[in-house]
Amino acid sequence: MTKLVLYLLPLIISCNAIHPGPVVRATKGEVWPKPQVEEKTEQYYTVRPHGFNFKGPTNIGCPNLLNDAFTRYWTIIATASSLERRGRLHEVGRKPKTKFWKADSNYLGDLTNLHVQLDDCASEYVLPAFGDNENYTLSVTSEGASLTADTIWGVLRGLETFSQLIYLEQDTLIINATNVNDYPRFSHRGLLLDTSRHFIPIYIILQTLDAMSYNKFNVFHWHITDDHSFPYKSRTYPELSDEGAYHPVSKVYEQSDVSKVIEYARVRGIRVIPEFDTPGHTSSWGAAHPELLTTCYTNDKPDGDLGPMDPTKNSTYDFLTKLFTEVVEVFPDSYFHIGGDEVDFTCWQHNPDIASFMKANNISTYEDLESYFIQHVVNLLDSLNSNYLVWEEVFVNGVTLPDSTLVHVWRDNGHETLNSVTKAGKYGIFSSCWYLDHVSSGGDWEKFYECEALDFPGTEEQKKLVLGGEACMWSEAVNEYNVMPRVWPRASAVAEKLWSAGNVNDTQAAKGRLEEHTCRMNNRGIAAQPPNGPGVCL
Ligand code: CP6
Repeated sequence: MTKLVLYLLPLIISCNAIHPGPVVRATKGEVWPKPQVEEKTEQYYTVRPHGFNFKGPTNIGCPNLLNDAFTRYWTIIATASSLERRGRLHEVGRKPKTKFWKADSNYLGDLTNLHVQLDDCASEYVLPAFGDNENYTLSVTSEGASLTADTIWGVLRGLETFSQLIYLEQDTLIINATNVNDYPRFSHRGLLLDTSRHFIPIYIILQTLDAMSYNKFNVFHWHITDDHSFPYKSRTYPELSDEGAYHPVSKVYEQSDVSKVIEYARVRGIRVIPEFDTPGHTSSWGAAHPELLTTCYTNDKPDGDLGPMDPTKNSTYDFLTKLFTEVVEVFPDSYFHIGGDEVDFTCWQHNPDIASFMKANNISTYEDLESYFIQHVVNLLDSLNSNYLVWEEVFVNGVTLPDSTLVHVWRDNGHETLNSVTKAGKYGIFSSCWYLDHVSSGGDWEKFYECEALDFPGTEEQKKLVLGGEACMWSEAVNEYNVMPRVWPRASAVAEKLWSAGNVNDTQAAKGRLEEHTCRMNNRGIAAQPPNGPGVCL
């Protein structure tokens, strides 16, 4: 009995219900992800949305992007001030409001403008592209407010920061005089969304892109197909989704849907990278085109199952040539994710045609057979002038890859793998500890925050080859109804790892800021879950 109590003691002591932690208080006007350099003062302006304007340059090539962004951010600021529900809360049973800024020596008056300076908005920047400059400087001083950037993407990041510096005090919007000089730590900051295990409708994808822009993510990795469904409606092979989607009409992405996603992302400075995973994770392709897949055998007879793509047939590669020619045209980003993960070799092992093909071609292992397949896909994308990402297996199995390839590291020993990828002079993208589908108790973001991509023993040169990372939302257990709170604000933890300086790593210090950021996302219509246990958004 005593023994039992002793065993249970640590459990009892650590139990929240007995020792409740304090309510985490939201900060006010703190920016997420944290800017590289930020100097904030006690001086402040009030902001009255109807007396406030963005002022942009007029002699540039991207006025539409800029004007659209002004409209979005003006609305965000105006909405933050007009939450009448809040105003009423203050009036009922609370002490009367005082106009706290009157006769305050730190009060600078109403802020009437943000002057945006953008010298070069050449058309080359109209599509966000890999490695684009996203730097900006924002200065709010007693002289006024200005935002300067080299590119439209820098302006967008700066407008996001500006909107986050504004906070509500009683029922009045306030912005402190602040200088920000900001730029991303990594250039590839992605969110993977799997739309195959469950169909995710377009309106949720657009909400996801909104939330991504609030977190300065810049890559939407669209894991659009997998074993369970093929929702992409191809114009070359419409039968793939007619037969392979969960529903041929209501659970597909039409070409017009895809364009909508790409445009919505573009104006927010977010790239859309499609993934058509092969040769594994392709069961759904077999609904319309079983000949693409390997026939599985049991006891020397076809057993009715289909395995990974059949790497022995030219017709497989002809099919992929036609499909990927279309896909590269539909998705304008210069990168394409070709998958290559988790190929199950058992079906290949028992198929006699595979055995004779391997013998005839001097291929002795299934890893080499997989590499043979991927080499064809790689050559195909080279011929289509596309760059690509591959899952780490492709690198580990020794496929010959051009220097531009990004190796996407996802398995448990990700730091070791990043070490060998970069030692080989290849670029790395990191995901190993950022699985949004892995859920533990509570707000559950600290584990993402405490994982550092560059925590591997390598040279400075190697670390420069790590271009960023992605938070991954595999959709086995999420659909349109729970995906938003599953992703947000947990992905925000990853966003800060990827944007902010490497020494921004104090979980305790991040709590109040993430509390505020979550409330801010809620106020903007994002169904983010509470990050820190008991609390309230006001
Ligand atoms: N689906 C696909 C997945 C995973 C991968 N590919 C996956 C499995 C386990 C973990 C992480 C990811 N669900 N198509 C591997 C990249 Cl731990």
